[in-house]
Amino acid sequence: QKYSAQAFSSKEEFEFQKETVRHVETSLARSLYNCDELAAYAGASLAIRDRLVISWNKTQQHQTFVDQKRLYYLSLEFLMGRTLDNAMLNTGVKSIAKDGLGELGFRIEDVLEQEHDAALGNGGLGRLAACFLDSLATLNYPAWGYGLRYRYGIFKQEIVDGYQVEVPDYWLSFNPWEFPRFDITVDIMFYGNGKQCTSWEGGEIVQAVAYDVPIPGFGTSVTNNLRLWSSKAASGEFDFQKFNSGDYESAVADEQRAETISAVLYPNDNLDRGKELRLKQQYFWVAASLHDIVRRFKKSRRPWKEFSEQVAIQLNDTHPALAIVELQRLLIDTEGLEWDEGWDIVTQTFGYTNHTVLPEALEKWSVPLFQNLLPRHLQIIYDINLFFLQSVEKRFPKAISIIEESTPKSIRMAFLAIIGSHKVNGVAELHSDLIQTTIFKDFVKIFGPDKFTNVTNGITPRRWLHQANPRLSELIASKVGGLGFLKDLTLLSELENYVDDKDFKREWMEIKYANKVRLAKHIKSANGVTVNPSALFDIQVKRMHEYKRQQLNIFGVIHRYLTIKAMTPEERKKVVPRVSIFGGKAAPGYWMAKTIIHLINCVGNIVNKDKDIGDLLKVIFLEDYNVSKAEIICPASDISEHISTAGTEASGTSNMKFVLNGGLIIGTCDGANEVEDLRHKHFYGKHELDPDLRRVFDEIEKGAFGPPEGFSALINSVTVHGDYYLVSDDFRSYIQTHALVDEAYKDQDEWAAKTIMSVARMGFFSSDRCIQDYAESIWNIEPSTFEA
Ligand code: 26Q
Repeated sequence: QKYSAQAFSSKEEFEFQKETVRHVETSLARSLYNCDELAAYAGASLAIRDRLVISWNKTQQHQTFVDQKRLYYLSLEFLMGRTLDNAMLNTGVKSIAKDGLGELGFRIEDVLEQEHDAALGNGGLGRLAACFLDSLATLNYPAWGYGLRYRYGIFKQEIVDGYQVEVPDYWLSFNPWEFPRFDITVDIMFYGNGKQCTSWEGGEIVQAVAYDVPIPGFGTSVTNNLRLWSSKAASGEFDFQKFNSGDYESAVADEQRAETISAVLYPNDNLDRGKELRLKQQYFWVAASLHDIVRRFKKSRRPWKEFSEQVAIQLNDTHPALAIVELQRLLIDTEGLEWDEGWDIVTQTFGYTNHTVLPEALEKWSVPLFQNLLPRHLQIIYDINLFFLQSVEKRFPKAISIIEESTPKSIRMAFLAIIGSHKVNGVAELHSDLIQTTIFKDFVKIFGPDKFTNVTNGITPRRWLHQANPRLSELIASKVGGLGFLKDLTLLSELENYVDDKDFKREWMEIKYANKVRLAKHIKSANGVTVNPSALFDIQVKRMHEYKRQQLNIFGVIHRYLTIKAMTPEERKKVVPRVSIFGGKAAPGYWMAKTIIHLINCVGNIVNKDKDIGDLLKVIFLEDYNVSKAEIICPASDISEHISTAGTEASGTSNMKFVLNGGLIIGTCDGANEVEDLRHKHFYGKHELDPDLRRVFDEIEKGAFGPPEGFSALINSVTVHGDYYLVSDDFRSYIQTHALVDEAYKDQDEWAAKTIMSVARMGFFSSDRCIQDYAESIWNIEPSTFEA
């Protein structure tokens, strides 16, 4: 209970209900008599927001006053999800709000449902950034996030006739959580001419406007800031003249072109497409953020050499790698520092996190495109590269140049990020080892191993346990000494003492069952399919991608279906009933991923209607997987699937969410080194299709799930095109693993013990631990609190 009555709410009673009513009547100008759930959401949010703003202002004042080192987290994605529930839990006013809304005639769950997800991200990388903000504030670190305020976040997914259809996500119609700062603007220049060595002139100017979002910590008064930039036309002489001369159309066109920059999130995940607008987004956001950071530093009137003692900047993948070039440009062109002075500051300031080894996801920019948009930056990149190559002499040939000698030439952003940072990290042990021995191995030789490190990812237990699974959180709290475990997740290890406790196990399994009932209700209303909550819930939710191998899963499901169909009634009695649940978005241009979605839906259509099968197997595709859906889905798994081709998934984070909520997982073992050999074998045709997989393909090709032409590409990729993702190689062991799962599930008591033990050992995977690792080994920042 220590954390449920948080600092300010304990001092003076928070008159939540009164404040909510006041906001409904005044801010919304509505009478209480026509206050619907949406108005209740708006009123409640504004009431909570008022509280937040006070600690937010105090935090910012305090941080400015003490003037200690700050972290700036640069990420093109922040996948925040909903805010109200999280804000109430973090500030400790949820129970007051629940009662208050109850007296007004509302169920708090229905009110929370009104909020639109802030979905400014694709998947893992964006959600990681959101978890980091929660942990940074909770641990009292002085830290800001910087991102883009997209008008459209990740698209909404609809399933029509089994196919994905993308619908725009206009989320800003009512957003009480952002504060426009029309007085905080930065003019950003594009195009123009880079004059030899010193300047950049004559380009097109777009204005960046700051929008601030408060980020409350859990059980602390610290409320940090997330600053998102929105683009608009610069209001200068230029368009004024156009207007004056009657050239309205071109003035309006200029305005639209400017606003296009922050209009939409690119919906690719783990895929680089070198589009000019994407490069514009990157520079716009990076330049605005750095201008802001440098302005703040200059107010302190410290000498430049102290910059990296005051400022740490973390690059969330290479998307903000231009910041390295922009800071060097500001220091030498605008501030008049010598190259070497500037470059020391730059490299001491930045850290770079790599999130992928997939070659198609490593960012590259075409030199001609870059030259046109950012001429001065290209010169600086050439200089960075020249000095770097000179410093390593001739020991390493072209392989390490930032410039790839392709036609046209291209800029390797990961190499730029490594050279311009003092630390480079991967996001899991295996992944960090892998990047040091493969894609970045030359740089490890050049810079030495100390520059490269691992920081294993984590998730925030506030959202992913306390908020998503309040009953489990309370049960755990009752055994580990209260809610303190939400701030020190290693306290979960106490649960090991309860693996043999009958009452505890019963309650544990009851909660899992209730969460499955909740998901079953969602499935009934969303898909119209009745599923049995006592069946084994087998879940795979994540972005659709061939490397994540949802195809392996659905082929396995078809195999299961065929196996059951061939059974005698006696044999069927021994089958463990199963619900296979999928969810995830495909990038709009990723045809193969869309084909997998289609196959899953077609299989569901046949299996779910098959009277012969009944409850023994159901196949569900959940539409529009997002953060809010994940909060319902993750607590409801018995097992979840993390079955990417060995060595391809950097870390994964949903795996952690599932285990923390008492689910077991199926995962690929390490085997990154064997993958290349297998692919080589396939290439030379020494490769036999698994006979069970052959049977699955035969059935698809017979048309058992609809016209087979629609799935031929999927089958051919395994049978004809070398099976790049090793689906056939892993099929047998995958099926066998599922047989083990079925066996294990029959012993519910033992199953409970396994899941309790797994939760007990999840302490390490808190994003608090992860942030502490970054703070100590990369950022060198200290927490700072103040009296509320
Ligand atoms: C790049 C260029 C142009 C357009 C888009 C992109 C782009 C966008 C998003 C490239 C990559 C991403 C996202 C990558 C991502 O989410 N990676 C995941 O990061 C997680 C957090 O570290 C890991 O857990 C996952 O393993 C990793 O796939």
